Amino acid sequence: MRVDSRTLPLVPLLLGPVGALQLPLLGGSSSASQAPIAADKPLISSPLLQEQVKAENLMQRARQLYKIAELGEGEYNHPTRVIGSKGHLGTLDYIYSTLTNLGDYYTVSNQSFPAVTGNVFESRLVLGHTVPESATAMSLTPPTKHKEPVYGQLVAVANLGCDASDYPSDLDGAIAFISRGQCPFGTKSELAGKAGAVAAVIYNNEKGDMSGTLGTPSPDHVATFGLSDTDAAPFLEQLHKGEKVDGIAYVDAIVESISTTNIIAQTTGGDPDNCVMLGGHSDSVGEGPGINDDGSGSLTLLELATLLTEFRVNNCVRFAWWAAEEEGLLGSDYYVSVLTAAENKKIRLFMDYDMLASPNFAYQVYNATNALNPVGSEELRDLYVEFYEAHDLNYTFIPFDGRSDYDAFIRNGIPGGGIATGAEGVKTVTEQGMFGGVAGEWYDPCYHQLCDTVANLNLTAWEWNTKLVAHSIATYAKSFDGFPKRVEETSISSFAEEPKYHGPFLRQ
Ligand code: DPN
Ligand code: ZN
Repeated sequence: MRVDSRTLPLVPLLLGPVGALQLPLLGGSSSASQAPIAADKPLISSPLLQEQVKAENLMQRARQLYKIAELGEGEYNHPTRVIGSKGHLGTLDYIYSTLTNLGDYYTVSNQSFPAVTGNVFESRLVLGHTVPESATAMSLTPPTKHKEPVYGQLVAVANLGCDASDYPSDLDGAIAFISRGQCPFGTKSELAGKAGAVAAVIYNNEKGDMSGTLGTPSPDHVATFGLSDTDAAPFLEQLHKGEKVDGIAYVDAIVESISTTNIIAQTTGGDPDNCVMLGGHSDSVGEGPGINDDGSGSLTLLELATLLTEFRVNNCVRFAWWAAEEEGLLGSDYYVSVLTAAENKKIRLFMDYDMLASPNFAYQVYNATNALNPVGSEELRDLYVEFYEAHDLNYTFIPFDGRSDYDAFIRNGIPGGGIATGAEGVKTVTEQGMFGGVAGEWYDPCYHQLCDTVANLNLTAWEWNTKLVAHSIATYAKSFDGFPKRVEETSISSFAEEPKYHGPFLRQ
């Protein structure tokens, strides 16, 4: 069975030469026609699939992925697999060719969609006589004029800067100083630009540093920085006293619209009306190679897609490698948004696998309950729990708050869940007792950084989690007995509330 091509706008992957890796310029979908659909193979078995999972094979893929990330060096001066880079095109090429080499076991599709991408090459903010340490150019910020430093006075914006009337009339040529809160950073930057500011600084109204994204570009956006509450305090005081603060802002950055691609592989065998779907994201951030985020999840999927071919499945298994997750879950959003109601219903559940091998890991299970999410999410959550318990492994629940690609699914009535091992969160003392590692440090000290390399993987966590992903695939590929049916009247709107996050960046 093929993915219904009417529901997926399929276009060829337009990959240029990326080193030794070269994807044949195929159409959107590929699978040999003379399929002896695995009828002679043994029925999928969780223990047998898990048995095939080997840390060394995962590591070999990780080393290969790092080499692919190095293709991004020409443009970015360091390894990266950010969308639009050769490192990402190479990643797509690697995934696609690995899958099509598996012959007729899968129908492989690619789905292109528009995405906005940005890159901050250099930035600097000077306020008075200081260079505030916490100042960070926001993601998707435009550059300062002519990519040169701009000079202006720092001018405080009233209230939370969500209304045009909060912006003083003397903002022409100034640097707007705006509190975080109530509305998106993009709105504040736009209003500052409209009022004539040459740059904007948004300071935290909570404790801590602040980085975020401006989101969808606007011609009125100005170069925008985030600043911590403590770095902002002395300047607020000076402005409050009526003292003048001179500023210099400099951002060299680009924001551009490109086309990027999701890759979908569906088993040709199994009931196509009842699919278990799972996904990881193929892209990294521009700052680094993303071998844990989400090389780990992507490679777990690729390895298991390969191992699965030794088995026959009763239900269809659909793998996804999303693009532009790091730009705000764009690939998974797009995929779900173009599903017809009938195609939506064929997906019995979606399992998200993003960051499975954090060096200072915790075994984290999304706390996806049926009370707040489509029914079935909790059964999936419990499958993960039972696995960890059965193997005497500790686990913790983490919020199911929209930070990864499951979000579009649950908001459109499809049960979802997943596991992770942690990003920029800090390990607690209790968790050190449960998982080892170091309390007080990030689960992934290289999260979204250059050091997210092959050395940034915990192999024990990766192997166990890959076994668990194998178990999740095997369980549902074999049977949906006892798993709730998709409810006819799924009140999609009841899950459509704005989640806390939508992807990795703070938006407001
Ligand atoms: N994997 C992170 C990213 O793509 O930036 C998002 C994330 C962080 C997901 C923490 C879950 C938990
Ligand atoms: Zn991720």
